[in-house]
Amino acid sequence: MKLAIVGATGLVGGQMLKVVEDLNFHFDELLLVASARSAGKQMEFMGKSHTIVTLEQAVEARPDIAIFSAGGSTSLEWAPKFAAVGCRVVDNSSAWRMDPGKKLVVPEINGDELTAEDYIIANPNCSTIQMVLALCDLRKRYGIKRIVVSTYQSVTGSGKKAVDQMMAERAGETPDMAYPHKIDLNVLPHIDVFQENGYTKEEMKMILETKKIFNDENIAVTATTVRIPTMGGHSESINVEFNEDFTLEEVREIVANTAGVILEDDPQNNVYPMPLNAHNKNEVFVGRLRRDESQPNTLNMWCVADNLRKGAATNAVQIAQKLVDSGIVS
Ligand code: 2RA
Repeated sequence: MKLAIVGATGLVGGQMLKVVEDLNFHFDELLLVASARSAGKQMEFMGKSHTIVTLEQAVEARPDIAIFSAGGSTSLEWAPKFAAVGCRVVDNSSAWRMDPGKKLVVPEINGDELTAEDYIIANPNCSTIQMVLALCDLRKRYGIKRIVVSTYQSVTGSGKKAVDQMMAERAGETPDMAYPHKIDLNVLPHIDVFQENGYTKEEMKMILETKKIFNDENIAVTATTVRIPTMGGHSESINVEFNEDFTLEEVREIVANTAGVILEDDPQNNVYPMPLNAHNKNEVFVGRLRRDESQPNTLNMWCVADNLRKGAATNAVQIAQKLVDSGIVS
């Protein structure tokens, strides 16, 4: 199995490599792919030195699976070229997510829908992945009518320049600005670009991707996405209205048994999910489970995950693993 990591030198690319190692994802040959600027340089991985190759060289090498985290325009141009040589592309950008001909996959939810016809597979947006995973088994049991979500997102979601901005501000230096405003000691109700309807693109991703992953156009979703000066992961306040009533006891049991989710809900002992604890973990953490007493059949929850892990690298590597386990790639 020949595996290519496209965008290997980026923040998410680095996490992809850690996750490949962490999850023991088997490969026989590894291609580390980056821009022409990095090509030719050496990169260490699992005790071996690898020469970084260009996209052209990677296509010529005909990998079996390529995990892309190189931005939307690179994906739009190059994913089809990889697919044309028989490679399965798992793409972390937003380029293919809403393409009706491409699957948007969270393996625990719809990984079984992958078939031999799928050559370009989209990895959902980080803030969407953790929310749908937290809700998927509750949805099976009670049905979902409406979701109201507000996010508190890590600066790592905007890449290295944003992390550098925050750190420079903390050190009292003049940063190269990734955001339109200071981020340290601040909160920006603004992630990605504003759309004509007043929502940001990040908010619309949460709305549209949730419907696509759950294959349900009738779920009502509204989102407010917010950047905060933290690094370990994204946090979300989720208010979900079910079709049926529930007991908190059963909700706890369902969440605790949801694959990839860990219940951390003991407020009396100050136990609840936090980005500091979710950092570098592959799971989604859920807590603060309580009834919304203002209307029937409605639950409040707090959900945290490392956006570079389950929100990006972990989910992508799990999709690749699913392709292997299902025999689509051998
Ligand atoms: C963010 N959703 O956190 C983005 C990253 N894909 O900005």
